[in-house]
Amino acid sequence: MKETRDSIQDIWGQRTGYEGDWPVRVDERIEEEPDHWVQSACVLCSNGCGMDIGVKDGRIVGVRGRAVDSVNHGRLGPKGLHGWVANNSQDRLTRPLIRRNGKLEEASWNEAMDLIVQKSKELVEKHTASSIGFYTSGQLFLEEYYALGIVGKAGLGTPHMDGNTRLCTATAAAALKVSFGSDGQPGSYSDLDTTEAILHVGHNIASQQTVLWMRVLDRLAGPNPPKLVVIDPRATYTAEKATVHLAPRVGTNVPVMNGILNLIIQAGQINQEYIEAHTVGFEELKQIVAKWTPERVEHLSGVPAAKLREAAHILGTCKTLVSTALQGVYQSMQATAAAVQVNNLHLLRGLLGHPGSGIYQMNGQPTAQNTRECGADGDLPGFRNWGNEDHIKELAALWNLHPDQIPHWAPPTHAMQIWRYCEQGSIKLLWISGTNPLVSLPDLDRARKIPAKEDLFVIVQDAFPTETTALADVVLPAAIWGEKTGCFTNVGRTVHISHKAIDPPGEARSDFDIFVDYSRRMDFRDQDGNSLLTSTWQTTEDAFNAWRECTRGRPCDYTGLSYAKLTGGSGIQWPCNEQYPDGKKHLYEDGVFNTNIDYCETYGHDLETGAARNQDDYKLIDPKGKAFLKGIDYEPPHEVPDKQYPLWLTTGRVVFHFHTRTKTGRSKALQEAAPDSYVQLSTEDAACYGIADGDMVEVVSRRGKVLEPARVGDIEPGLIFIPFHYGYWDKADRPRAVNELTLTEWDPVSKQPHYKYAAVHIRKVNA
Ligand SMILES: Nc1nc2c(c(=O)[nH]1)N[C@H]1C(S)=C(S)[C@@H](COP(=O)(O)OP(=O)(O)OC[C@H]3O[C@@H](n4cnc5c(=O)[nH]c(N)nc54)[C@H](O)[C@@H]3O)O[C@H]1N2
Ligand SMILES: Nc1nc2c(c(=O)[nH]1)N[C@H]1C(S)=C(S)[C@@H](COP(=O)(O)OP(=O)(O)OC[C@H]3O[C@@H](n4cnc5c(=O)[nH]c(N)nc54)[C@H](O)[C@@H]3O)O[C@H]1N2
Ligand code: SF4
Ligand SMILES: [Mo]
Repeated sequence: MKETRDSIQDIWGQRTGYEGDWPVRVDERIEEEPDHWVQSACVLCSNGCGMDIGVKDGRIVGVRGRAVDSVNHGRLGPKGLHGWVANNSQDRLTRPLIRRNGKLEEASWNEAMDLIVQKSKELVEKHTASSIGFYTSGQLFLEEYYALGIVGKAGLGTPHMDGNTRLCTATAAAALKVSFGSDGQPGSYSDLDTTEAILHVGHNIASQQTVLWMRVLDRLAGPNPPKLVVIDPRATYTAEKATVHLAPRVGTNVPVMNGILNLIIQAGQINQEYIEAHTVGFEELKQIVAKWTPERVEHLSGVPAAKLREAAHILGTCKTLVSTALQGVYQSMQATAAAVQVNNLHLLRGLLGHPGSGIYQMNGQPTAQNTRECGADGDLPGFRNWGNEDHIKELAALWNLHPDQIPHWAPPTHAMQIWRYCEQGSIKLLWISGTNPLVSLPDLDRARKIPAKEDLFVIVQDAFPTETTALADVVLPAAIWGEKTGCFTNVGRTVHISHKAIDPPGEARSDFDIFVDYSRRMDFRDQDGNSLLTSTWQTTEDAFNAWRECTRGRPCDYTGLSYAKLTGGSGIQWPCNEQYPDGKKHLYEDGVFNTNIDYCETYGHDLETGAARNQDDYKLIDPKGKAFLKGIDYEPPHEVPDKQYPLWLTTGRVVFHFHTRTKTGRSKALQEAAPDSYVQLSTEDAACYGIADGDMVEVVSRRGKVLEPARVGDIEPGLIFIPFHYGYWDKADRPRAVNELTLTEWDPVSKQPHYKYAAVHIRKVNA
């Protein structure tokens, strides 16, 4: 064993203080000396750190950061350094399984695929393709999503396709579309190297993007450190380093952000010239936020007026600013509306499109960007607009189909609605890939009943036995990262290639091969009778090249990229084309946004009701390349504490685990570092309920009950926190998955579920 640091004890490693050029530091952890290294990038969060996979005798034996990579300059965090051991785990799925007489039994690929094809054909015949739904991931590769997108949209023609990205960063996409007309982050990580100020809203970056946080820490340790504003109800690792930490009540992001915007407008710290030249909607926004005086914000959110003023002063006077928002915004009340206020801050001050300033409507999952780009989340490939007939025609031409074959008569079905259709019975086959909904969906008691229904045929494609595979009718064993070649794009538009390093175990196959095989067996054809995918797609590289054509002229232009170009050096940012052969650091440098009626990805929604607008509605407001400034007033959360359920529950993550722990739970080091779930509560509440550290606490909501050991401190009174990582596959001896408690409610615009609040009561129970 050789490691450059013990990343469990020392999460972020040594400081390399700087301003300007982030120094290189190569982090490495190997269990044996590899015989060779294979280029890849980490798939355990959206940061997408460049890494090499060390291989010996056909096994992964370690990883090291890639010094040349613009994302991480060689660094890796604890998940990146340890998570790969899951590939070698003894309990991988290695053969397809079919449920027979109630039991999952091993079967051949032929048997499993024949059964799926037979079911699909029967259903299409009897009930149309609308009886088939797909629920995919933010963790497959670009080529796999594009294949899936074509299978669903062009082959079957079902509108029911979405990803777990709906639970994750649907709001990121929605907020970017609302303000700028399309998805795509305006800035670059290199903005952090010089920026004067940083804002993190509902984003515990220190724990959830450890390597990006190393960059922030190194700036804080260098000359001219940036000022840091953190908005989070908990005293997180991130908040510890803040110049100003605002700890609002959950669900009050809109009042807090409105209050900040109001102070900045009042102080005349806005950039009038920029606003006039490049935005629409300023007067309406100004009127809405004008009502949010610091005192009113304090009353509603609990953030002291003086602290709000301090934060607004930093954000109103800095000459450069990098902001990030994540789940504390996206999974909380008024998600899209609050996220848009972060965009507004930058627009009002003209702080985007140049070095040092950028907005990250953050992603969480490693490949969520590609789910969105390829349309596997229900959007259309290449950020095309389902309401724009010309965009549909472009796709139809690419796939050689009649435009009517591509479902676009209504907005694509979002995941929460797909689950509802399954519940109600109109979707009769659900194909789940790369996600574990029976831990990650809200209201698990309800969620568990859906796959158990007799009239729903469930396919689950995963690498490990999970809570979800346990309820499937067919389980397909998937090859994962390290075992297949493909590309993926991090939150900063940086595209990486991940080369195959080892063979998958047993008969496991890549998701790409599975989707292409399905297409072949279903005999999907274009309008000239050629088979849809298989006539041209032999390898993922063929799929990548087809994808490049699909992006031509769109914001996410990949036409300048190739497997060869992505191999050997750093990841490369899109757009990458003839004009920008090495990619482009900043979007919107000229203040021209993607809002033009012919180009925009969406005709938008009403921020309050979520009602979709059509092309005719948009004609009246087409800002022709200007950005939208949109304001909204406060609305209270859908469930609030009362006499019976007097506490707020919020949920989230810990540094050592990824999601439902199918990978990190199989690393001894990570699992030992965070072996079990817990409930975090304030010292005040602990005293009031007579609870001490380690006591077992029963937490009850209107939907369910869990038992969790207590952890006291670092949280606002009245609020408790439970991480969502802990399901039951590793034989938990008690109900502990926090989604037993959460509610089925979602944001009207992004349709992202509200995991960040629920009303609960608690009591201490004797062990
Ligand atoms: N270690 C680790 N890293 C990960 C992941 C992981 O599972 N583990 N998952 C990846 C993925 S997919 C994602 S989406 C990201 C998520 O990354 P984050 O969004 O940083 O993670 P969370 O812990 O879900 O939520 C962030 C914070 O929101 C705060 N919060 C709750 N309610 C509110 C509110 O109303 N307002 C505000 N302002 N804050 C609130 C919580 O206290 C919490 O600290 O992490 C990615 N990185
Ligand atoms: N209460 C609460 N609930 C939440 C959240 C929260 O903050 N609070 N966060 C939400 C968010 S942001 C997210 S992203 C979701 C995450 O929720 P999930 O997506 O359900 O979580 P994962 O454990 O990442 O599940 C991914 C699955 O894909 C498998 N897998 C990995 N690689 C591959 C591959 O290449 N192919 C295939 N076929 N399978 C693969 C893994 O083994 C794993 O079982 O949870 C959501 N749920
Ligand atoms: S920050 Fe994210 S991508 Fe980078 S090593 Fe950690 S988990 Fe992997
Ligand atoms: Mo996520």
